[in-house]
Amino acid sequence: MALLTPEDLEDLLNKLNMNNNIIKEATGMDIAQICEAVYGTTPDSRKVGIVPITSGNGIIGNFSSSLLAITEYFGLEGFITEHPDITGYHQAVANGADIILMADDHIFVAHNLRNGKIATNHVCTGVIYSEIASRYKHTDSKDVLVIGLGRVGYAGASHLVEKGFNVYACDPNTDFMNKAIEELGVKAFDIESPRKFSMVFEATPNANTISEGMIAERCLVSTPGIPCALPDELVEKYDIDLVMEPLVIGVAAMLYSVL
Ligand code: 2YJ
Ligand code: MG
Repeated sequence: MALLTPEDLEDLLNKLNMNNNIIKEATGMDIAQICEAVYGTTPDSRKVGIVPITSGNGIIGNFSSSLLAITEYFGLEGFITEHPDITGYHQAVANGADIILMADDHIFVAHNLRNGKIATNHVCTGVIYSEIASRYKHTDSKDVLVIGLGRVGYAGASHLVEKGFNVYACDPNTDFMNKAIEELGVKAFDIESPRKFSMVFEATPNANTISEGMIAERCLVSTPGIPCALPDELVEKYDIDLVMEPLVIGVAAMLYSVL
């Protein structure tokens, strides 16, 4: 899994606003409305305690402050604990947090202490980015391409299958591929016999995973992956609606999913 860098997190709310405009134009809804539609919740007066975690690669500059900005952007109250780790967790609870947000290098969770709901960033990111792709209003097709079947890609593919989409998927890892075919019933996308998709959900840590053979003129590519799945020339040439943002959309989905 790609670790976020402080640079990825610069200018976060500006990036969100740009993406929100693309999402609105492409789906008719903004990110908050899409989260509401998926999870059936709306932000209330819950208080979010953000606990910095030092294990593994340690604290990422801008990470906790970004989570606080996102929490407030979606209308919840939040605070960052003074101390990290267990001491910070204790502080968060003692200061009345209803929801805890915290991440190590492997898992990033939102845990609502009042209703017991817990969400992970990888599942919520897969669900929300695939949901955005599936709402593209410039197509009648039910075919969606999922690129990458790791934790995020698998969650998105599963969500799309549940929504009744015709899901094609690819991943160079044959174990991942077979698991998705057997458990979800996705179809293997074969690069040798290309099809052109109007909706693409990409979830890999690699650049340039999308090639011309996969995409239709005027399509939506929804991807949380850093670096970007698409070379700039292709975005121009195919008039692609590109939704790509490093943190906010996934965190929004986490918060809505535990409310
Ligand atoms: O508290 C901190 O500052 C750090 N322990 C945060 C670690 C953040 N975790 C990651 O970057 C993971 N790779 C998951 C990020 C998922 C973003 N889509
Ligand atoms: Mg990528």
